Amino acid sequence: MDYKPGKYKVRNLKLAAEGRMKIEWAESRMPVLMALRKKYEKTKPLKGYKIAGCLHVTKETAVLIETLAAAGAKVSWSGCNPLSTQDEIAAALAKNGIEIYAWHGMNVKEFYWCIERTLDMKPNLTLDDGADLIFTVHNKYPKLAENIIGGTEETTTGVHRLRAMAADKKILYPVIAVNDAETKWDFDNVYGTGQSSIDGILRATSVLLAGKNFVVAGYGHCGKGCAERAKGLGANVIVTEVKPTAALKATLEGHTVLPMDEAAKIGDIFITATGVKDVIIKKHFAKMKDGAIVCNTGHYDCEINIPDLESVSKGKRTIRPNNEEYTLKNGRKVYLLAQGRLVNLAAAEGHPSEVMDMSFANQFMSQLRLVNLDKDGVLLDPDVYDIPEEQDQEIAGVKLQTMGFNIDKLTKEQVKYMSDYSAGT
Ligand code: XFA
Repeated sequence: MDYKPGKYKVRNLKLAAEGRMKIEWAESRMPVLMALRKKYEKTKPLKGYKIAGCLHVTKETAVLIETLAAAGAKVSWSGCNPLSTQDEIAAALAKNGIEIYAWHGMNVKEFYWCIERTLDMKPNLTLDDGADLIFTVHNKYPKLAENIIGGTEETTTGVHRLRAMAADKKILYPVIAVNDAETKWDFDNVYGTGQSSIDGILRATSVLLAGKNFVVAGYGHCGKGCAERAKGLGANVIVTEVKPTAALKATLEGHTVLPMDEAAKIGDIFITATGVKDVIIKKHFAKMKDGAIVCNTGHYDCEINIPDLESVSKGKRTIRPNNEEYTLKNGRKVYLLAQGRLVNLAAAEGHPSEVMDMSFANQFMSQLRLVNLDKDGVLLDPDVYDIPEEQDQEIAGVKLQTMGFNIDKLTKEQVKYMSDYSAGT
């Protein structure tokens, strides 16, 4: 472990060169954040503000951190999940003078120790993924909240926890729910999860998708993303749902809709994306064709009932990384990917940088917004706030520009027409 109190604690500083190369690759795929960096590195609007962050230490997060620093902020960072930290990225950040406490595989005690070290500098802002940093401030160091002008939160789970705290009037400072921005969750779920889940299936199996019956359980944003991508590769997509509107959308997209009892008999590949448990259970495994492949991209690893699979099997072996072959008592074989955990994280690399670009641009702009409100002397009440619609449009607009696309603008007459129309005249 390389440890310099007040500066960093990382696994191995010698990994810095490797990490830097990965960060540079991410920079080349994250044009919106890089445009923000270019825009603000001269004027440094975050100068004088200290940001404590607790978010996955990945190459994409590194681009966010170094953009905040380039805009003048003093940052201190910890990872929000001991298994997502990439040691080479932490090393590269430490080497570049970023205060960071993060290493892969740390235990729970070390996890909170790292969060507490990021609070030593008495931050003015917090940046969370899962709300552990905010909760540490609230539960253990509430006095620190006096210096904090606001925070931002990246995920659905974190936003849920914070809204519950706000409803109880227990929240001590304003927090912006980055998750709920359209340029965040919509793109993460549909395009990020869609592509990375297919990627995970292909890495774990290398099967041909064309001509296969590809069963998607759950037609929310993640399920829709998986379905669309599988269709693009020539699979016949079958959707299972419990919600009529979602099932109706799936049929109008050209997918077949079936109950799982029926889909189980004909599916070649199954992916669960529902958010509930027991989507694929004993009776389904019993009906599956020989060679069926089963995996999950939902938040929890209980969507596929693995004890049920074990109970109908007489043996299993790992046939390739993230691919376990179960031999059923009926003699057929079923392949379970990534032990039923998120296949896009376990067998692939999670969201592509291009998708994280927009999430993190929302993070950056929300931090900047809190600072600008502070400079203007505007005090937001302690509560959870949405991203303004204009911020979503601005980020999507910059993304389009960097991709080389121009779009039309409404004329004055059109704007007038629209407002007249909505007034009912
Ligand atoms: C790992 C992320 C989680 C990594 C990190 C290292 C590697 C690959 C664990 C994560 C999240 Cl829990 O990233 C991926 Cl080698 N991400 C976010 C992400 N996904 N999340 C798919 O990629 C979103 C989400 C998840 C999983 C929401 C709700 C519940 C679970 C952080 C990140 N990813 C980009 C990595 N690109 C290489 O920076």
